[in-house]
Amino acid sequence: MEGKTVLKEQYHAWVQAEKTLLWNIYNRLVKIGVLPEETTHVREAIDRLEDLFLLVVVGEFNSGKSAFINTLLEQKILEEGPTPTTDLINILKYGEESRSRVVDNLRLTHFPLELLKNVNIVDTPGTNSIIREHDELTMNFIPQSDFVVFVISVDRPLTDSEREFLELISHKWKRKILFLLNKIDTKEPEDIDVILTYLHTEGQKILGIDPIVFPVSVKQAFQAKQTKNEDLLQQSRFDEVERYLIQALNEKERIRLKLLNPIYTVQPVCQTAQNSLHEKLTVIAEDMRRLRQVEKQLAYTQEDLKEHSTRFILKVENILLDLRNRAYDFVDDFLQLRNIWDITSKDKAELQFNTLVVKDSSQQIEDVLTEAADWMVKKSMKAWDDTLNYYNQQLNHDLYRDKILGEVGGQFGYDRDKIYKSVIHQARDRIKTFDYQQESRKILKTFQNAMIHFAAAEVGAIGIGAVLVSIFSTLLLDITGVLASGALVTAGFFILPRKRRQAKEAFNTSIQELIADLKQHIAHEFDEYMQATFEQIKETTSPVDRFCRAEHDELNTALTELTTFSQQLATLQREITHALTASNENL
Ligand SMILES: Nc1nc2c(ncn2[C@@H]2O[C@H](COP(=O)(O)OP(=O)(O)O)[C@@H](O)[C@H]2O)c(=O)[nH]1
Ligand SMILES: [Mg+2]
Repeated sequence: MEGKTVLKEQYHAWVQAEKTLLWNIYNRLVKIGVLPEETTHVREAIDRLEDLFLLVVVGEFNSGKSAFINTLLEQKILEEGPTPTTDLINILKYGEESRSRVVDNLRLTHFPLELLKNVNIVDTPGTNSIIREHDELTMNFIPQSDFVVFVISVDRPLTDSEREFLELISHKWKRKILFLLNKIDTKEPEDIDVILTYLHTEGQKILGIDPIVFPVSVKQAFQAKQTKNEDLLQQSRFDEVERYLIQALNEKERIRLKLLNPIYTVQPVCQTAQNSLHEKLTVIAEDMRRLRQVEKQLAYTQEDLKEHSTRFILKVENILLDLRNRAYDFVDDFLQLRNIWDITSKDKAELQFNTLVVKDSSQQIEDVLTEAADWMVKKSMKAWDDTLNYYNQQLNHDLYRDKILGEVGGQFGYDRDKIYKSVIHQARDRIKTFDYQQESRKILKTFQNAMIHFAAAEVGAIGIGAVLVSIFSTLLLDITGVLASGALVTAGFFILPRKRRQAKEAFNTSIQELIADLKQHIAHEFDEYMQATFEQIKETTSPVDRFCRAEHDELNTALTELTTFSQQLATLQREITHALTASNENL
């Protein structure tokens, strides 16, 4: 007696603890965006926690489910028939007077029967009916059950649909099952033995444990009860079933199952949600890794391009060094006494310098710079192209992946898809509006500006040729000054060689300055342009980065919480199991 009170108190404490936990889980699942089909199970589990014990009768249509319940209650409460007539889940509850009402797919029937004070009995439309909805109706009701009676007819033991259904009941929802092999009156005892053996072996394969099977004739039992025919009742073997049910579903066991079943219902839902969170986190981790890869690739490309750009600078340098060498030869040849008249004529000297030294270097440099500008535009385009291809590939990969893994996750999948598509869209737009020639001309212009800047500082002339001529003219002025001062012969012998040397040195200095200046400018322009390109690309992909970070944090929090709740649920499950196992008599 005292034990019972303790059990009651403990029971209420467990119910409260379980309820709190299930609500926490429910709220978390809703927040994650778990599908309503799944969260409904959790809600029902909470709602059912304090309801009466629910014995659910399932099996294929026409196996004798309704007849079994009628026999148990010794009244034809439910309609029986050879056609799949029951399109409703029938819940039988205790009530002072009998009444019945239908809500959605449920028919609630109250009946003044003692048995129903402890247990509610549920008749289902059965499985493998012609009407597919009946199957689903029954399957979806299983999570609400506390104990399952599985009725099998002797004329078709264990069909494929029965096997499938059994796996769901025992593996997914972990419900206790009792098998009734019904209609034994229609077969010879030897045949029944064969079928029983078959059921035990096959049942063992499906459930992993030897199933409890009772062979009965529900029909005979009902008759026997009505006519109080003991022999027939004996023959029907129905009392064995009743005895088992009374013993197996004693109060303690009912409490145990009542407490454990909601946990069993919520666990697979939780597990699925946890798997999905894991799955999403893996996707995010992959996204992040790939994003870093893209960034690394961009940085590497930038570095690589910078290195390659030096070859254009080298080409310009070579053109100018060649020119300097020609200038040396020219100085040696031209600054001779015999050329005195040409030297003193500024125009003639410049013309000769232009023809022999400068030649087409201006054009040559322009060509190299045009080539450099083209190359840069091409590389910039390629960087955009690579980014576009990368995200395109990623998206295709995802489509393929989604097919294999199924729905990666509603809103999450949608948001991610949108961001990827927007990156692709922007990259594609950039590429589409890319005016190759205009871009190239723009770069060339900046190179030219760099040179104008240099030239302007010198003489205000435009173009490299003019710069060089102006350098030469300055040197010439110095020499002609000396020559004009008279003493031609002396000058020829003593001054000219020195002047030639000085001219070469001065010219070399100027050229080197020009080279250094051009180098600096080209490199600078190059860097600026590439920097701008890469910044733009990074800008385009930055939403992916933001999405990944935000999602990662959110998913991680959700997973941590859900894992904690699951562990708490498992702890509670262990505690209840340990306290209420049949051998434990402390309570
Ligand atoms: N021969 C025989 N017929 C039975 C037995 N139990 C039920 N039936 C009949 O099988 C048919 C289907 O029974 P019912 O309870 O409506 O099956 P349900 O579709 O599973 O609910 C009815 O005609 C019953 O009379 C039995 O033990 N032996
Ligand atoms: Mg029926």
